Amino acid sequence: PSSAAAAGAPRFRVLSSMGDAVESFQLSPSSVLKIQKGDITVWSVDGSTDAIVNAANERMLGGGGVDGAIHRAAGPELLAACEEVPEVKPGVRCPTGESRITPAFRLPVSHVIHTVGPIYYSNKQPEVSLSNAYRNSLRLAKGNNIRYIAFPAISCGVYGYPLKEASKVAISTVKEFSDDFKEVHFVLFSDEIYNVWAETARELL
Ligand code: AR6
Repeated sequence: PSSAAAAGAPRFRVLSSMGDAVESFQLSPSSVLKIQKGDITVWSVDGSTDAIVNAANERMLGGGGVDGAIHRAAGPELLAACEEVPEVKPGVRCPTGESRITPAFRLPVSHVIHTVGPIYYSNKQPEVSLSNAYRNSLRLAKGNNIRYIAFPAISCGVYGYPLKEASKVAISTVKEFSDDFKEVHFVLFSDEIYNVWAETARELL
């Protein structure tokens, strides 16, 4: 609705029968965490510096899941921008737990922050790697004056991270940045993930 857009509320399309499932939590007097269900490729905050985070892999040249959806929606310019990111060793542009930033091209946000979460069953310290992926994304966002940022459930698809454990790492790491953003969103793709995240937020915030 135009009135919500005019007030600077996030524009976002809800995909399922949950309607506009959104839960808000105060991180500090000036910062809000929002948990919502939906497609992160349509998320943006009108007229602000905003970014979505991509659950990428170390090569950073696209893939399935949310990575594939983000590349399709952003257009081929995003792949070209990722190719420009220097390799730190052969085939690795972004090591696990680190983050890189690119423009967002045809997406409605200004930037995409690419991060790589752990492959749960082969990473020796998955919790450390997952918290680093969130922390480095938030640091990079802060350094680029981003005030609104949205995350998917990093590592919770093909990388196999158990949802409850992942939600605790995600929300407790966001809490470390409670004064740095106007809004931090989790945009979650299924009822199941949405419900786990909302429950954990009620426990931790
Ligand atoms: N919006 C929000 N969340 C989404 C969307 C979307 N449009 N599409 C999927 N998800 P995954 P990972 C959710 O597998 O586990 C890729 O091939 C999905 O339901 O995308 O970190 C990369 O190239 C799940 O909850 O990422 C890597 O090789 C969450 O996003 C590898 O997958 C993450 O699932 C990364 O694996």
